[in-house]
Amino acid sequence: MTLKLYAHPFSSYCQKALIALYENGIAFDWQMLSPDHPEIYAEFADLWPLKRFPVLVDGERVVTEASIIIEYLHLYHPGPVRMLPDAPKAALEVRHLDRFFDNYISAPLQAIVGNALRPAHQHDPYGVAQARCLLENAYAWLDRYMDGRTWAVDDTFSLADCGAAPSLFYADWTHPIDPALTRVHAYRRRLLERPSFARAVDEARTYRALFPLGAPDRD
Ligand SMILES: N[C@@H](CCC(=O)N[C@@H](CS)C(=O)NCC(=O)O)C(=O)O
Repeated sequence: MTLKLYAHPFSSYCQKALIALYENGIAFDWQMLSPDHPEIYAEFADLWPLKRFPVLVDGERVVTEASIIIEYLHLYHPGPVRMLPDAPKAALEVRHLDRFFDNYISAPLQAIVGNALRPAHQHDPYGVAQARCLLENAYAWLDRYMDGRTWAVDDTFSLADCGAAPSLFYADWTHPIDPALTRVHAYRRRLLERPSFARAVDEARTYRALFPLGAPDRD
C-alpha cells in the first residue's frame, strides 16, 4: 500500500520529512493541506487532532512528528541512505543534533514567524527578543561545532541534516545569520545543494509570498 503524506510544501517540518523520502526515492501520495482541499484537511484533523503537520499514513499506521516519521521510514522503508547509524552511540549523537535543530533553531524561528502572523494587539515583543537571543546563541554554538565537519554527525548525511536544512533555511530569512559565522553559512549552502532539499525548496518556491516577514530574493 502506498504511503500517504499529509503536508504542505512550504512547511519546514514537512520539508524535513520530504528530504528523507526523496533521499531514498520512497514513493508516496501527497495529501495536500491547503484551503483548496478542505476534505483532505478534515481527514488530517481526524487522524491527528493536534493538527500539526506532517503526518504519514502507512496502511493502518498513523505516524506523527517529523523526526519520528524519519525514524519510521528508516525502520520500515529503508533505502541506501541511512538516516541513523547502526551504532547506538553514533545514533545518540544524531538524535542530539536533531533535537538541537528542532528546539534551538526551528522553535525560536517559528516563534518569530508566528508573532508576525498575529494581530498587532497580540504581538509579543518580549517573546520575540528571547527567540532572537536563542537563535544568536544557537548560531554561535553551531559555528564552533561545525568546525571540520561536512554534515552534522560523522560526515554522513542523516536525520540531523534533514532537520538542519529547513530550519537553517528559514532561520536565516527570519533572523539573519552573522556573515562572520562562515561555517554555518557554508553548511546551509551545502544543504541547499543537496538534491533532496533543493527539490523540496523548488517545490515550495511558488508559496514564498506566504512568508509573513517577506521572503528575501535569494536561495
Ligand atoms: N513537532 C512537530 C512540529 C510540526 C509543526 O509545527 N508543523 C507546523 C508546520 S511547519 C504546523 O503544523 N503548523 C500548523 C499550526 O501551527 O497550526 C514535528 O516535529 O513534526
